[in-house]
Amino acid sequence: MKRDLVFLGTLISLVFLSLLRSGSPQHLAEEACSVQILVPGLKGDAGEKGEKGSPGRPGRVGPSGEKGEKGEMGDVGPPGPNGEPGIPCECSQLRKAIGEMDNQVAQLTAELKFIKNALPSPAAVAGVRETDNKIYLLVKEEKRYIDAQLYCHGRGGNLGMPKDEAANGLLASYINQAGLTRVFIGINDLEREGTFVYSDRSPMQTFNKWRNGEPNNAYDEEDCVEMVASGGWNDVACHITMYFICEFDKENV
Ligand code: MMA
Ligand code: CA
Repeated sequence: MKRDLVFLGTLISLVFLSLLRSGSPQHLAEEACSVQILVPGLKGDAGEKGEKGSPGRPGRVGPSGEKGEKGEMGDVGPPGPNGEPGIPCECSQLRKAIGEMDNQVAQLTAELKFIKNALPSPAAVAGVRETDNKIYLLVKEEKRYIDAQLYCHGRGGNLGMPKDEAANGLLASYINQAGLTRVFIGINDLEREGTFVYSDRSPMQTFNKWRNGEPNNAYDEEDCVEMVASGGWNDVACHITMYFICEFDKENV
């Protein structure tokens, strides 16, 4: 098979060479006929044995073996160097200070117990109102909405944000018992006209207590909200001053 290919190669080369030499088509037939003499001769004698080839490439890496058993624990190491010398102990002074603090804690605990239990209720004493999780404080200082909000924030709370009927009713009775007609509560549309949000930026849910015809953005300048004695809401200008109610989460108090 290989020999046939060599022969065919030789034949093609010869034809190609003669074409180059003759350069004219009528010589092609003549020359093609002469290839009949190009029959291969007899097989020659075996050649000498070749030199040894270079070593082959290394084989592929085999699969990893199974995990071995855990070795036994080593011997205990030598002891470490000695530590730095400690500062001299003032134990007697420390013990005395701790003893005094213990006494103060005991006294404060007793006083707090008295405040919590002996008086009618902490809320009544402080004049605040409370629900299960909130404390409301009526602040009788006239402030603009922004300053009222700052006041409440500064004390860890927020302007009162009635989010259901119960909270709204509690604030309304708080206002009435104080003999007031209106207070700022924590609702405004300062960021986007007509979109009222609570002052903690939480959106208004389905619950609201807008009075009839409110919010009306009167004089195009009402972005803050007051609660009136009935518990109803009205949008008012933020720059007017009035009393206000702060609310505090009991978990933060
Ligand atoms: C009216 C009414 C309210 C508005 C106040 C502003 C008294 O109520 O128009 O919507 O907020 O006036 O004073
Ligand atoms: Ca209004």
